[in-house]
Parts: sequence; structure tokens; C-alpha cells
Amino acid sequence: MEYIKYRFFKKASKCSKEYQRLKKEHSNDVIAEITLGQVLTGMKGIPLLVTDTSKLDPEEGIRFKGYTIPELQEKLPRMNPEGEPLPEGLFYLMLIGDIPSREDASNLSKDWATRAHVPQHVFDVIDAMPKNSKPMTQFSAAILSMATESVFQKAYRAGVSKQFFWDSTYEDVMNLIARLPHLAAYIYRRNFHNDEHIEPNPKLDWAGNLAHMMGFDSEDIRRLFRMYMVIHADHEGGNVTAHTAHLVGSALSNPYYAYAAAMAGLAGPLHGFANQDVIHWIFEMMETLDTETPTDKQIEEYCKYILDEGRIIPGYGHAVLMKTDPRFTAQQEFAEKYIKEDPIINIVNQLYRVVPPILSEVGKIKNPWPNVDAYSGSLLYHYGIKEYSFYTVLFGVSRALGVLASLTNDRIYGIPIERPTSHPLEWFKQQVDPDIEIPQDFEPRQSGRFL
Ligand code: NMX
Ligand code: MLT
Repeated sequence: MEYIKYRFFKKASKCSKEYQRLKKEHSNDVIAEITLGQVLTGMKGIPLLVTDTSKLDPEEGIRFKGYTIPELQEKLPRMNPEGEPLPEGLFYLMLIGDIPSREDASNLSKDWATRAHVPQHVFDVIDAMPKNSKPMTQFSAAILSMATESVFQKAYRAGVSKQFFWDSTYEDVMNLIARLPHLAAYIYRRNFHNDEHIEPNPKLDWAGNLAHMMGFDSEDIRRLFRMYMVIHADHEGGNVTAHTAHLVGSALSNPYYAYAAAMAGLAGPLHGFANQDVIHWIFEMMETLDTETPTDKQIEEYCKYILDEGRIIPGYGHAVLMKTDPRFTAQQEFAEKYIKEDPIINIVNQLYRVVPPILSEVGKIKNPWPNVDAYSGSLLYHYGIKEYSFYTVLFGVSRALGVLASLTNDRIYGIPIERPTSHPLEWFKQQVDPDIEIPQDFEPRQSGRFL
């Protein structure tokens, strides 16, 4: 067994014993109460999932194995002393729990390079789809079609014992992560560069190789991609992507099935699609206002019009966070450090001044502050990746690091099938107030126009 897999096994099997002990000795202990409000607002705040890779604090933001983003930037190994940390290092940290050495990160790069071969039929599946299929549709279908390669599925069929499920899952997870950059770049070049594909360069790191296969070889873009892949890599277990992979994986579906399903969740406008929606929304605003340099006042009026229309302002708000997302701040600092002037970034910064007070006035919005998606598109756009319908695919490549590390943990812990219970609405009504009337019909409002 190669040493990273062995280190994972040693660490995770200790936690697995603890998981089994807790299950055996404390299954009847009460750990939380739930309110009807939590049920009716998307199960917010109910502690229901075991996820060890990262934890989200509403005020402070994400910590990966206890480390904040600034701490990761200081401690994780880098390619160049003044550059950004390598995503390989973060994957190692999430999988094993220790900060890796530079050599560990580089061994992961090399391991993934040897696993990166994508079978031809996966490209054939992509090529069979119409060019107007959304990049996320192609990405999810391509991942699903790669399930032919699943080591886990073969091991299961061969009758391998439960206690070894983690082993073949680990192999699938490493193979899948290694292949995602090639899939993503293939879709990008197919849709936006006339099907002129670029072969991987096994000497490059994982993020650098993705940039390379997309057609970008400058050190600036490699640095951006390393940063991007690190900050998007995980957001504890309850986000739609992570939860979907965990749920599907709990049926012992193979990691390809689980991650393809997760990508269908990431493609939603309230989740990862927001990163492309922000740029689309900014262009729509510039067109409506007929200016590339709107004033604060104009932006304010436009935002109020959007809210009046019953639409959302993408990139703002969060299901858990109550403050500016530290991933937004990390990108803002990146822009301040490396980018002198950019009209879209100026608008993104302007929105940060204008939008929160407006959203606060609405009252019902829990968090008026920006999330990760409010910034990321503007950086990609600045560096020439202007095809924003592709942006969610990049989010999806990165998120595999945390979600698939968790799936490997799930299999070593022996986490059972997830199966909460449901009731008809009437049952919930009976629990709190049997006399409440459920409205039967309502008047839809008419859509207006911005003047
Ligand atoms: N613009 C307009 N309305 C909003 C916004 C926003 N940015 N954020 C929340 N609301 C509304 C929300 O639709 C809900 O309305 P209603 O009661 O009529 O259904 C109300 O405010 C209360 O929502 P919250 O409890 O504050 O937020 P919730 O947890 O339901 O949703 C988001 C969280 C992130 C889905 C929501 O803030 C949103 O839609 N934001 C814009 C989309 C976005 O940026 N998503 C990306 C999130 C990060 N990611 O990468 O996944
Ligand atoms: C994420 O990164 O997954 C988003 O911020 C959404 C979430 O955490 O729910």
C-alpha cells in the first residue's frame, strides 16, 4: 500500500472505532431538539451529518481541520515561495488531518498524474451531446459515464467484505479527482475553442494542469487556479453538493454515481450556479442601465427593482454564514495584490458597498453579506476566462477534494444508509396547532419592467 493511503488508513481506522463505540454505547442519548421552523426552512442548523473534513462557523466562516483560510495560506506547501498553496496539500490535510510536507503534496501531484487517463468512451459521451448542452450537464454526464471504471463496484460484485469497502472507494476517489481536470478542460475546449483539445502535462501540479489543458499557461493563471481550488474545496457536510454525495454514497452507489449526482445539485442557481449568475447579472444590469460604470445610486435603484420583481441578487446571502464569507475576502485580497484595475472587479467591490444595506432593509433575509460566488467570476473574467457558463464546472472540480475525502471517510466509518422520515403536512400541523388553516389558493403577481 502506498504511504498516503496507509497514513489515511491508520488515522481513519482510529476514528472508525470511535464511531462504532459511540453508536453502540450512546445511541439513545439526546443531542438536540428540533423546531418546526427548522423543518420548514430546509433543515437549517439540525446536527445530522458526521463530516470531519471542515466545519463552518456562522460568524467566522470555514475552518478546514481547524485551520482558517489565512492559516492555510501560511501553512500549506506551495509551488513557489510567494505563490498560493497547492490544493494537493489541502486534500492531504482533509484526508489525513495533518499539514503535509512539500514532498507529500508533490507526491500526490505525481500520483494523480499517473491516474489521470480518461477512457475514450467518456469523451465520446460528451461529444454525443449537443453543443448547447450546459457545461454542467456535460460534466455530470461525463462523470456518470466513467462509472465503468469503478474499482468499488467491481470489488462489491466480487463479494469483498464490508470492512474493506474503504479501500476500493479510496482508489475510485483518487482516480476520479485525478481525471476531473481533463474532463473539465475537454468540455471547455469543446464548447469555446472549436474542439481544439490540449493534452495533459504530467509534470504540472493538478490545478496548473487544469489551466494548461484549458489553454492558459501563465504563472498568473496557475496561481489563481491554485487559490480558487483551495477556497472552494469544502464547506462542511450540509451544503447541497456534499450532502448529495453523502446521501447517494450511503446507498453504496459508487463514487462516480455519488459525485455525478452531487454535480447536478451544484448546478442549481441557489448553489454553485450563482458563480456564473453573478457575472450574467452584472452584464444585465449594465445593459439595463446603459452604462459600464454605474453610480452607487443607479445600482441601488436596480437592486430594489430586482427585489420588487421577486428575484434574487446572486452572490449575496447564505444558508449558514452571517458575515462576509472569508472566501470572498480571500479573493478580494488576491485582486488587491495582483490586479491593478478592472471594470468588473470595480463593480463587484461597488456592489459590496451598496447591496448589504438594501438586503438588510428587506427584513426577512438572514444574511445580507456576500458569499464566495460574488467575487470568483470577476477574477476568472479578468484573466480571460470569459465564458461564464463554464464557471460552475471549476467549482465542481475543486469541491471534489472535500466531498470525496468525506466519502472515503464514510466508507471506513461504515456509515449506514441515510433514511430520515417524512410526514404529510397535516401531521406537522397536528404537532403544533391543529386549528391552523392551510391556504388553498393565492393571486400570482404580474411581472413588471425596469424603467
Ligand atoms: N436576494 C434576494 N432575496 C434573498 C437573497 C438574495 N441574495 N438571499 C435570501 N433571500 C430571500 C430568500 O429567497 C427567502 O425569501 P422567501 O422567504 O420569500 O422564500 C428569504 O430571503 C429568507 O432567506 P434566508 O433564510 O436568508 O436564506 P436561505 O437560507 O433560504 O437561502 C441562499 C440562502 C444562499 C440560497 C440565499 O441567500 C440566496 O438565494 N442567495 C442568492 C443566490 C446565491 O448567491 N447562492 C450561492 C450560495 C453560495 N454557494 O456557492 O452555494
Ligand atoms: C458552499 O460552498 O457549498 C456554499 O457556500 C453553500 C453552503 O455552504 O451551503
